[in-house]
Amino acid sequence: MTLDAETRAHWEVSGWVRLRAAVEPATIDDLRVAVDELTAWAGNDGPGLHHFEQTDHGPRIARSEHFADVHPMLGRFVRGPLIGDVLTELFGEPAVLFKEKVNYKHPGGGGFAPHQDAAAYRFVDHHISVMVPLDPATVANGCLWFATERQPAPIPADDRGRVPAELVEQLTWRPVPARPGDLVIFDSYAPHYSETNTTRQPRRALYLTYNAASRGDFRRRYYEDKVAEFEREGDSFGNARVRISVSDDFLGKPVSPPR
Ligand SMILES: O=C(O)CCC(=O)C(=O)O
Repeated sequence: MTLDAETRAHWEVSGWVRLRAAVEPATIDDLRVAVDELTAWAGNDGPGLHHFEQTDHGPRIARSEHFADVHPMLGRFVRGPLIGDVLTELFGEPAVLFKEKVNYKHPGGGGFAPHQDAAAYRFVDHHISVMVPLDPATVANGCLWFATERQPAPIPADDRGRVPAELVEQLTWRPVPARPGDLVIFDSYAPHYSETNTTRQPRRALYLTYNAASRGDFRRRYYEDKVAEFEREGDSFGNARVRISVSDDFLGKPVSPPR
């Protein structure tokens, strides 16, 4: 796949772009089966890293990550040519995987406060993420909202790792609904947020994050550092919001009682 001029221009202006119908329906089916397997692993203590949140309907899985080396189908997709070719075009060189996750967003699952991913991604300063929706992502179930203008660099974050409130007010935000088969690609300077899922169905999506290969391979170090930080700091931010990221941007609640 190569990006057409319109797609490329949108990327340059916005720092994000949506590619329609880029993934075959059969691959989406395989990804859904694979994500069900991850969910089963989560209930049995791994493998992979899994995080739960409290919703009004009870505890639900919020995120699975660090599975590309232990789930063959996901590993092939995540490191395969479909995404690799697009990223080579956007980075101007081959990409290497930095991290991979699934956000499940079950009914009542938390949204994310406005942030740049750069605030949470250590060791290399610029990344590109590919969101692969497995369910339709809509305004009602908490699709991504992006700032319309590209940011050329990290914005100094507030003490929670979020975009400061004054700047949130100044930016123009646009919802970016997506269908299974689409890819939503954004760089780590693209401010984005999402709302809670107000529908009765989950809104599952893969988020696959890469950096330019010439900058180095930091995935192992990233996960070692993240696990150590979670062990040190605990599973929540002040018992108010569950810790699923090194930044305090996820608005989901900790499971009560803790699991
Ligand atoms: O899945 C979402 O709703 C937003 C995800 C997000 O912003 C993140 O994981 O950093």
